[in-house]
Amino acid sequence: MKQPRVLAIHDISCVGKCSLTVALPLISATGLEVPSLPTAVLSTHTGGFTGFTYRDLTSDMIPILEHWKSLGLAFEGVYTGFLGSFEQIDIVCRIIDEVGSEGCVFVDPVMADNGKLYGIFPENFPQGMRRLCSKADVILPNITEACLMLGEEYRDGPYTREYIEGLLHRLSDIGPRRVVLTGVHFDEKELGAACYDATTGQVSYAFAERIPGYFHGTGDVFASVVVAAVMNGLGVDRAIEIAVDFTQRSIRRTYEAGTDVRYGVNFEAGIPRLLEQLGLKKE
Ligand code: PXL
Repeated sequence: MKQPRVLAIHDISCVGKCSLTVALPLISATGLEVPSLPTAVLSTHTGGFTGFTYRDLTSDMIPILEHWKSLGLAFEGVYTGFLGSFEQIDIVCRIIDEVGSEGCVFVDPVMADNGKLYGIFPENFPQGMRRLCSKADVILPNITEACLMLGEEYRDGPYTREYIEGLLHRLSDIGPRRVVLTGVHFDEKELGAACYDATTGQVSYAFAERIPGYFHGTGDVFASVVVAAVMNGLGVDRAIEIAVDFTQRSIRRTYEAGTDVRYGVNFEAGIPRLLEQLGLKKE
């Protein structure tokens, strides 16, 4: 069988475990090839560090695409995350059309959290991300990103099922067949994700015990596991169960170790169990 290629389009934050330094090891570990297109190079991610370097790679992206086209490349999957500039939104739409249209397209519209757009992005960024999401098969926003793309006011949780399912339906109207929403909670004890499949009309949830604190890069850990699971043939409902469990265990390990949370979570130690859950390793 041909090994599927999942093109990962994210920044590379050299230190801090998010974006490509999470997507590459996690998705590769599950047997998929992960060609990568870095959108920017940063010395660290932007969450909690000051003085980080930032090199925008926008001008490299089209020449890279043209070279790939000259090689006749096409990808079985495309997974996009943090983009380095507003212009990159149209470039990524073009990359999807030209080398990813036959594959499964996953868009994590990384741009906001806790009710706020990240300071580095312009105010019209959510409309651009909405356009990119319309080209996706699966989108993975958090609740802040969902509200920004829908032009709705952000509300703090706990949420109701009715509210979450309304968001899922309105997000699916943007175009993606499957919607995965993160940061879902109906009480203070548990936190997780919801998913909606527009072809079956089915909504599913996955929760784990909430661990206090804010842990950087966990959205990327979660999304990378969903991408790996779906590209290995699982349904989104099972993929979110595995990804919530994996992410929560990574957080718990880091919380118990008491390390500086800006440096990301210890997801690496969970990889053997992840492979078992995906049926990729004999128990
Ligand atoms: O985890 C999302 C992310 C990715 N890349 C960079 C970031 C963030 C979140 O803050 O700063 C550079």
